[in-house]
Amino acid sequence: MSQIQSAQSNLSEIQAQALKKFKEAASSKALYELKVEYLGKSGKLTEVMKEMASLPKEEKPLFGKIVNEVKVALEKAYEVRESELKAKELSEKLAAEEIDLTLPGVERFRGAEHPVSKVIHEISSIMARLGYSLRLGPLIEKDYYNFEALNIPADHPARDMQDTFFVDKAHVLRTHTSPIQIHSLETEKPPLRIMGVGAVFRCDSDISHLPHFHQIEGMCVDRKVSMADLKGTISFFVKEYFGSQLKTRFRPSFFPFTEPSAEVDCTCPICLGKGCSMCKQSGWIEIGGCGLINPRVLEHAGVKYPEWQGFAFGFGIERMAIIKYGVDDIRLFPENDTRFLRQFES
Ligand code: 2NL
Repeated sequence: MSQIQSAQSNLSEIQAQALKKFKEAASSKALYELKVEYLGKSGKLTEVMKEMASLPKEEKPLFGKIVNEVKVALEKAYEVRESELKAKELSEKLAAEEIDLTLPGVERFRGAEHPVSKVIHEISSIMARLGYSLRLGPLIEKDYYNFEALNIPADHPARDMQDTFFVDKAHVLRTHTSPIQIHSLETEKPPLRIMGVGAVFRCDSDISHLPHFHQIEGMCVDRKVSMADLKGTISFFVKEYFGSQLKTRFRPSFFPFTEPSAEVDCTCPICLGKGCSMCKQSGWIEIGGCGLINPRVLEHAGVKYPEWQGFAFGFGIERMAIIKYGVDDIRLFPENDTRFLRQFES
């Protein structure tokens, strides 16, 4: 047998063996290892190729051709088997990774309407039934609208740097929502029933005070307005807001912008008057202030007294939320922690 014939039978055997093993390969990794074994740099085919060096010159082309045919056949077989195995492996991987769409989802922390917004909506919808509509105003006010027009004298302690944020000599961050009502008295014609609402600012910050908080104020201006109208309005509001069993009481007080003036208390909604830590065992809780609008305030704003008369009242919104929902720390309001907000979800 010539050297070529012997190489040829050797090659057919390698080819048959390789094709069989390729077919049997169970994974693309195993198949790749077989490729290295047969077609790699020190693989079986390369070994046969090395024999070419010892052949006579005229036999080399034929020998090369034969080896190359085997190489091409093996490479083709490799590719076919590789794509079979890759497809099988991909479908196995996809089957293993299949998502169970019926599994319950992970619950997310959602926010909810802020209690300050909630109280504003509750109060304004009760007052809307008595004909009151909402008014807003600027956060920065002229000294005139925040103090002077409200009959707060130049030497009043509220005008102190200690209590008021001054923007410049003539402007302040409003310290109450009353300037909203003054704008309304100046620009709208009585009879008037309005609620001024929004953020207010005081240079004051401790365990029970925030420098940035919210108020809501009501004002009624009409031809004949009395303390009885004021008391009836507020008593109605308290029953609607806290519950029909709650009583309201008025204690004489003083505000520069009302005369007479009163503080408003209601039965403690937590203990219903029995006495608890919220009402300091008194059974009553202070919710705001009120009074008949001081005629000086009306005249200053261009409203003729006694043809037109009025009453006004004011509540702190955070305080209303604390009383109604039992919030025990005022600092929770500006934090906006979703765990806090979600407790007010309706
Ligand atoms: C309180 C007390 C009050 C007013 C606000 C008012 C407004 C004008 C004229 C007269 Cl333009 N009065 N507002 C009156 C009495 C009391 O608020 O404790 N607020 C949290």
